[in-house]
Order: sequence, then C-alpha cells, then structure tokens
Amino acid sequence: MQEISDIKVTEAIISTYNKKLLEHLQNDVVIAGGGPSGLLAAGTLASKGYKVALFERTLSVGGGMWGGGIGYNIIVFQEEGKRLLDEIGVNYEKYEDGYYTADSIETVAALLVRAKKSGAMIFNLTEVEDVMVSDGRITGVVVNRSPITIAGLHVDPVSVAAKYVVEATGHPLEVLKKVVAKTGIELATPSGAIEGEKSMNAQLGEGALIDNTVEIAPGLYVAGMAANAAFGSFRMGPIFGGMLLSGEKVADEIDRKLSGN
Ligand code: 48H
Repeated sequence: MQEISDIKVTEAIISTYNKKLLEHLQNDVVIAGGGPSGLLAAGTLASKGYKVALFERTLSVGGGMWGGGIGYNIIVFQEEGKRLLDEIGVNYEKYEDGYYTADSIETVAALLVRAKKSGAMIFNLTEVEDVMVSDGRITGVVVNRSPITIAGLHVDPVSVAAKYVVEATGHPLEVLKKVVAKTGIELATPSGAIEGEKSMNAQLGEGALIDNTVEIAPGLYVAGMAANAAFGSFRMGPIFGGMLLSGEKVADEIDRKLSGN
C-alpha cells in the first residue's frame, strides 16, 4: 500500500476545485437548476463546444425526476419525447400507443453522464441567488454556497459571468422572480410580468412548453417547468417529454445566437 498523506488529499480537493471554479468565472452559458431541462440543455450546449456551467442548489442534480409520480420511480414519455430517450441512451417500454415508460433513476443518470462527458461543468451545493445586470441585460449570475443560504447566514455571494443565462429552476422560477423584483426589466410575457402556473392539464401543458421556451428577458432564457410558470401555462404531472424537448430547444436557440446562424 502506498503511503497516504491526509494533507495531500485535502490539497488535491481544494486545488482541483478552485481550478475548475476559476475556469468557469466566465462562461458562454450558465444554467440555473439541474433538473431534466437544465441537464439536457447543458449536455447539448457543451457537446457543441460551448463553455457551460450549471449551478444546482442541492447535493444531487435531477430535480423532480427522481421520484417519478408519487414516489414511484417511473416516468412517462409521449411519442415526441421518445426520440430524446434514444439519443441519451435510456431504455424504455411501450405501455400503449403514444405512452412510454422509463426508469426515472436511469434517466437522471443518463442525462448527468451525457452532460458531464460533453464537458459541462456542474457545481452542486451552489445556489443562484441573484443575477448580474448591465444596461438592461442579464450578464451573469450571483451564487452562494447553499449550506450558507440554507442556514440563513449573512455571507455575501460571488459573481459568475455568462453570455446567456438559462432559468431552469422549475416550479418556483427563482431566478426570474429576482429579475422581476430587482431589475425592472419587462418580461416577454403577455403582461410583462410572471403570469403564474396553472393547474393540471398535461395535454395543454406539454403543448405550450416549447412555445414558452424563449428568451424571456435580454440575456435570459427560460426552460422547463419555469417556462410554463412564467407564461401562465398548465402543469403536466410526471410526463417528461416536454422537459427534455424544452432543454433541447433552449440549447438550439442559444447555439443560434452564439454562432450567429
Ligand atoms: C440553483 C436551484 C435553484 C437556485 C431551484 O424542478 P426541476 O426538475 O426542473 P425542470 O423544469 O427541469 O423539470 C420540472 C419537472 O421536474 C417537474 O417538476 C414537473 C414535470 N412537474 C410537473 C408537475 O405537474 O408538477 O429542477 C429544478 C432544479 C432542482 O434540482 C432545484 O434544486 C434547482 O433547480 N434549483 N438551483 N439555484 N436558486 N432553485
């Protein structure tokens, strides 16, 4: 057995983490929230060569996907979502025409491996608590260690720049709420403010999600459940095709902007 130095282990963690943090103080894209839409977007953008940092408040990414429906770890995909399951390499079963079931744990794992192997940098235990703004445009995010924010300690955050930020924090749309409360920027919604999520209707909710996945404020895109909550659309329960398609759309839109095509 080799000789092991406790201090070397400490030094290896601190210097390696600091290196990746320093490398991601300036990004092409920052994604707030590591649910299915954020993870899909991170992997797609990173695979196109963009510098992507994803900040997730909790210890694990995956958001609302792990628990399937009522804690049964099965999720449902419709016909349109099946293509993305094939792309990310998830096994699924046909339940009936137009309804496919997948293991939620396998799906989170596949999204995570794809994002990481594509080069996206994931910072867990890190909360996006505010945005950076310049001349009416979102230019980055303000982050803090979530053990600090969860403990309610008065400790100042730090800033991370991005050409585009993606609001993918799900139902609570935390980033967008900060934008509305603090910047005075008018959103690209009918009222210019947050419209608020509607009750359950999977047909209408899934149908609206892709249209709602847009640049909602200059420099800020909205994806996933946050997009429906922002635009006053319905929730859809544990059907996840729309979340992945929304992640794909936001990545495609940002790619178009950044590549000038
Ligand atoms: C850093 C944060 C912050 C913050 C939150 O909720 P998610 O799974 O998000 P989506 O939109 O990709 O997927 C939604 C889906 O899971 C869902 O809830 C569905 C389909 N609901 C339908 C229904 O009817 O209920 O993930 C968001 C992630 C989570 O991991 C949060 O911990 C994280 O974002 N997060 N991370 N900074 N301020 N706020």
